[in-house]
Amino acid sequence: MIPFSNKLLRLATTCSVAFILLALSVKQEDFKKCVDSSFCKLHREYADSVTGKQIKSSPYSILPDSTIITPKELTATITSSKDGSNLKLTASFLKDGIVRMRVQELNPEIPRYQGPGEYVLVNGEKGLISSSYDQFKVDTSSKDGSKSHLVTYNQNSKGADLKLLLAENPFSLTLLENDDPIIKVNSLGFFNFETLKPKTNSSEGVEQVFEEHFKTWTDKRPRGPQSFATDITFPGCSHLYGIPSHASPLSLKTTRGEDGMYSEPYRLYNLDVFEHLDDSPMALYGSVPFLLSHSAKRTTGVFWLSSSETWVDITRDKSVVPEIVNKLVGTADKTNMNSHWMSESGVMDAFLIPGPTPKDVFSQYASLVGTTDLPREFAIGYHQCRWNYLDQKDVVTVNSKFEEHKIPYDVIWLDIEHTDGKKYYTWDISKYPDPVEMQNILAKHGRKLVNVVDPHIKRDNDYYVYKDATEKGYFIKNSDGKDFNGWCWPGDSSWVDYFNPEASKWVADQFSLENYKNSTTNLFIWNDMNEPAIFSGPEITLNKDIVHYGGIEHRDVHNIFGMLYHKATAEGLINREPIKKRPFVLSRAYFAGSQRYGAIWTGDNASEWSHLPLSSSMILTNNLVGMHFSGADVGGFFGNPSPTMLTRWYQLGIWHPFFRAHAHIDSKRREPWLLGEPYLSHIRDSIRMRYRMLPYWYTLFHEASISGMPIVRPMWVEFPETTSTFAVDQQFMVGSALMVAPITEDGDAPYKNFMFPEQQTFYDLFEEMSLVGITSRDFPTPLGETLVFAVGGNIFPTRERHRRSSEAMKNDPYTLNLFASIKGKATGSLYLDDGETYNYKNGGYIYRKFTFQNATLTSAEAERPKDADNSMYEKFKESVRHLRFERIHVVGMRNSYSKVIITQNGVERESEITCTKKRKGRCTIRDPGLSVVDDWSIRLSL
Ligand SMILES: *[C@@H]1O[C@H](CO)[C@@H](O)[C@H](O)[C@H]1NC(C)=O
Ligand SMILES: *[C@@H]1O[C@H](CO)[C@@H](O)[C@H](O)[C@H]1NC(C)=O
Ligand SMILES: *[C@@H]1O[C@H](CO)[C@@H](O)[C@H](O)[C@H]1NC(C)=O
Ligand SMILES: CC(=O)N[C@H]1CO[C@H](CO)[C@@H](O)[C@@H]1O
Repeated sequence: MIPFSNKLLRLATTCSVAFILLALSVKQEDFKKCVDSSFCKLHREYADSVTGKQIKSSPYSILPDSTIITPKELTATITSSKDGSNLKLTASFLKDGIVRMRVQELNPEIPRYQGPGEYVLVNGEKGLISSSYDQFKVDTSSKDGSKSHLVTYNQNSKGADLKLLLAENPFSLTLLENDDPIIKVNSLGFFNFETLKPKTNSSEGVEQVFEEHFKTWTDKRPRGPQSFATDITFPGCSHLYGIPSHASPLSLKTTRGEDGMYSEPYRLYNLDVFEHLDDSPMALYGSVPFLLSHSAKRTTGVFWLSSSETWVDITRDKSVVPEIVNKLVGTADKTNMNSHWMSESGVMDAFLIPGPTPKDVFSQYASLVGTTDLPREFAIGYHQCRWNYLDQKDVVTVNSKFEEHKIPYDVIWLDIEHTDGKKYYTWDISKYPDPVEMQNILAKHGRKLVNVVDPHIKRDNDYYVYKDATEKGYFIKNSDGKDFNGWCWPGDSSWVDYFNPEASKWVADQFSLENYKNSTTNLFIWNDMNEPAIFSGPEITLNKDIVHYGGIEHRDVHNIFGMLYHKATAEGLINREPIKKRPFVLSRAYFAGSQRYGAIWTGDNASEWSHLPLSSSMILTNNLVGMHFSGADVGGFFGNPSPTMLTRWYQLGIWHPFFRAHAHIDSKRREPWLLGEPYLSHIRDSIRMRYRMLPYWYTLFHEASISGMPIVRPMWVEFPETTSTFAVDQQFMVGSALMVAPITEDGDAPYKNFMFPEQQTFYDLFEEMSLVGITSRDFPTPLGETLVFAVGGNIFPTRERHRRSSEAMKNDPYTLNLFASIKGKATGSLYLDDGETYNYKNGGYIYRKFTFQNATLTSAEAERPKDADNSMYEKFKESVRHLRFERIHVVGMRNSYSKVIITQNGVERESEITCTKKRKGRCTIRDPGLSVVDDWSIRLSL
């Protein structure tokens, strides 16, 4: 939600949306531009001052004879001829070829914050694994009086040598694959480091600027300036991706004003920015400082581990031929993309991620920050939300309307108005007289409730949560030792200091069934406003000079604050039952690592056509950086979508990993049945499509939790050598099997240039039509239709019976959908477990692999981890033995078959197959009598 002032809020509830948007657009000046931030301005100007000069002019070099190289790490002292400062450089060689580069003062006069590794890295700082490479070697050479050290430290998945080159004077670091440079640090000379110095009296020499001002706010910066920056270049590539969250296209635009692109750097600083922008590098609610580069040759990345405010400029080498020429003559490889990273505080800490394939990059990144935790099964169903469902009767009525209209859904949500005066963990009993009964009614239909619980705590001595936290001293404090008081939804509020482990545990405990009165195990949580949003604070957030528990300045950790709240909430839900259950918590703020705690969404968007395509590019970007479980408000948060727009938004939302409709308090009610026909039927069809696909989605979530592979994927992830896919973000992949292009425009113009990017067969999921790539085509787009193609070579599971919720589908049989490749082959998988506990971690799951070749389909259990508990596996297997395949569709064969031979336990039997006469190559095997848990094969016979 957006932070209006109370007055504005009251006006907004009575005035038109046009007024709200007008009021909002004024607010853009509430947020800093690069020139308003002294360190961003400093480093940009520094970059400008050295651009065009020889890199030799850089004042930073390696102190002679300071370099020490071991198979674990390289260390050296960087010295500056500008101010004589000495910096310590460490480059550690980690597993899978990752290099971690850290820079900070050699002999600090004042210690720096050492970085958020303990919160962000999946196993903390101690969990990082060093590389072990037995052909490790170092070549030191000297040229023009400058030494360089070439360290061969590993090999990549294609067998190429990975090398790190340290040039001493000027200092630069280059990662190479054989002899090709793939990532370069300080090759442009933008490296610039402000060392921490004690405050001196101005009369004693250099003038130090400590305080910083923005509008009416003062940041005291008691430790003074301490920022740092460097350029990181990706040679031979023309596209960069990642560094969310921004309302911008998938392929990052350059930021220094070239070619009509952005003129501000991408900003990473978690903020409640409510200007309804649809194309901007402005900061938003989440930050993931992970940048990916891709070319037809390789994929690489840089993970910049800083939780302080960070700005990133993106430029393309000026000498380079424009994109259009690249496309024509295929010289994309000659381009260089540059990034310029500027952070306010902490340690310079960059992980260079070598790839070389997209898959390698995702798993290397996941080895650092972890993968998406497997969600509860219901959480990938449809979520119905608005600000607000008015009362208990409203909730029950909406629930029964879904029944009446036979639309499946899993979760209904309550926004802030469900509380007693915005005091979280309480209920407004006048509106929700029996919350437990309400949750039980939903439970009876296999459905859940989600309540919003925000981090601001109302300062009210009659509020037990406030009293308890005050007495225990858990709130964030001002410099005078008093509890910080800021303004948010309830008025005067305080915020718990999650950096205090005891306080963080206390937050988790508030979600116990005992503490959270009238909550049941059927209740789940939504964390909003956790950037944190503070209406009375600078840029609507917390002052940077606030000091947290343990002496940590907020400046150092701003971007992980929301994640710590998300984590505490998730832990609270996990621990509220004797048998631990997977939590479901949606968060607005996020950072690298948040995927371990739950879902996120793109924030408060508007019911405008431009926000539909934007949501796909933002969600694809999130998926590239490991934030797989993300979605956008279906229908748009502000305003009133037309029935056509809302229909299109559902058709889009079903293909995003998190699927929730949401609306502002002033938006007209827009539950699907209110639209009438034909919209109601189209929306019902879309939501049903989501439910048919749940087994495939759940399998993708499982695979993402193992490998870090995105769930929804930009086209280039699946077709990495097809340059024409690199900037595409409106046509995308759901796993490897489905290629979709939702319609995001009004009117009935045909969809242009749907691409079939490979020499492969592609099958229209709705029409009995297939096409062979490489080609692209225009398609008509009547309102009921979206473009969904299965890619030849894939097998995916569905459940075809219409039910009211995912829980109601638990005992339904499966259908297998097999789409043969151009060579007549296909592969796929099906994952299932109990959908709610952690038994799967001990082997309580089924993971089938399907392969089809030579007209024979086989089902086999995937290899299981060696330490898996067999008894847990056997127990789960028996519990799902009754689940069978009721249908197997085989599409794309050249022949018409007359029967199939089924082999199971060494016994062969015959069964039927029917192939459509109309279109050769679409055959169906009905009820072959096979369970999901058994090994079997089916041979098609003429
Ligand atoms: C700065 O000046 C004040 C008063 O003039 C003096 O007390 C203080 O010690 C000085 N600080 C330093 C770091 O020299
Ligand atoms: C819990 O619900 C009951 C009604 O079932 C109500 O009387 C009671 O006040 C509620 N308690 C709290 C703390 O909300
Ligand atoms: C494919 O099937 C044919 C006939 O059933 C057999 O001769 C051939 O060896 C099989 N090829 C493979 C690779 O299994
Ligand atoms: C997905 C999407 O459209 N997100 C936008 C929603 O609106 C907010 C502002 O209201 C934008 O910042 C988001 O980018």
